[in-house]
Amino acid sequence: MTATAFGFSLHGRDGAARTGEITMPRGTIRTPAFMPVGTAATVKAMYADQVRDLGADVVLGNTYHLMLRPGAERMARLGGLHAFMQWNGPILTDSGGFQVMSLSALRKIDEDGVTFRSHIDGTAYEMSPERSIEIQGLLGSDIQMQLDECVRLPAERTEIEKAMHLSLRWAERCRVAFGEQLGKAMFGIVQGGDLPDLRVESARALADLDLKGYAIGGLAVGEPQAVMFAMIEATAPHLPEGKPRYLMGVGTPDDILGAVARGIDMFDCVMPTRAGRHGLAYTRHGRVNLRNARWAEAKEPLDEASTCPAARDYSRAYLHHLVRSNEILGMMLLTWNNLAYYQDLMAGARAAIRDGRYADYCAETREGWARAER
Ligand code: PRF
Repeated sequence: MTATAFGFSLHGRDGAARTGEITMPRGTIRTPAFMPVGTAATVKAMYADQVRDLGADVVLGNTYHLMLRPGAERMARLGGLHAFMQWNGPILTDSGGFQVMSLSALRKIDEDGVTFRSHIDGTAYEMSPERSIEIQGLLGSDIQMQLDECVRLPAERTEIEKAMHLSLRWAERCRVAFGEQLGKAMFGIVQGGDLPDLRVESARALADLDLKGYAIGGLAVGEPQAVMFAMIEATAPHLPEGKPRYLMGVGTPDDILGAVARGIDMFDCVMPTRAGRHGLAYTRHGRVNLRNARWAEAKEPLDEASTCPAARDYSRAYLHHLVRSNEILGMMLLTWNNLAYYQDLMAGARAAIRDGRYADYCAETREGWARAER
């Protein structure tokens, strides 16, 4: 591992869509990138090598889950998250605030951070912006996220504005706590709900902090897709051109195509992995529910043209049987298929942007989904 600095270069553009590379000591991230979610030091039901072989350049880990179990200091004693989970590429960690608010009990937010009880055993914790960065450092994270407050929509302006301003103050504290670390990065997170003027204020203030990258948070939290797209359009022009932009927790393949068209470079979402554990497959021909009795005698695979064995080699009847029987292999094969589909979608998007045919790529991809069921 050589000590390269963190870098981002754009190699192509098509309208507002961009393709490029983030370079880091642990590897290069080709953008637009989809980051499989490895919440608890595992991309559920997948070997790390399989995730890499699908073309994923980076995975996401969660501060909240790992601080509770196995614990940040323990993880550091064990040599860090990369060695622990046998993933040697870059790891991006979310800061914990979002997961505290959605998962923990008795949570409270004030100026100094969040206090909460573990959803596992009820233990009380406090997490300040400084502690979040410290934990992400102990985990060994390559791209660390600021602590922020995300408001679910719909919400009142006063509540959205308060959370956005608090997130800005936390961004400054996180930047100081992170300092300068060669080859690593800390990203800020734009908040501001569904209010364009607050999005612009948040983006400009974060841009002034001159961070290595910028996330857009607080979206895909209950608003329609059109509102999410409108917020990206309001925000992106106020973020620095030459820094990566990451849309947090998004989304469906259609959300991703639309967000890439609006200038987003990075995504993460539990959708492909979680759906895979619930019997749902993403394919070129749309979503396929393998629980459905119509597949009981279907000899065809999910996608005969895929290079992923899970998609190409196993009959839908077999997948249906595994899912109905609650067999572990059903979850493994469908997760594998779904992550392969997401990675292929991103590879296709990168190639199309480079060739200046991204709009056609989106149209063809959407047409494939519409020709869904046979
Ligand atoms: N903030 C953080 N993590 C997140 C979000 C956010 O707003 C979202 C919203 N879609 C997902 N994950 N820190």
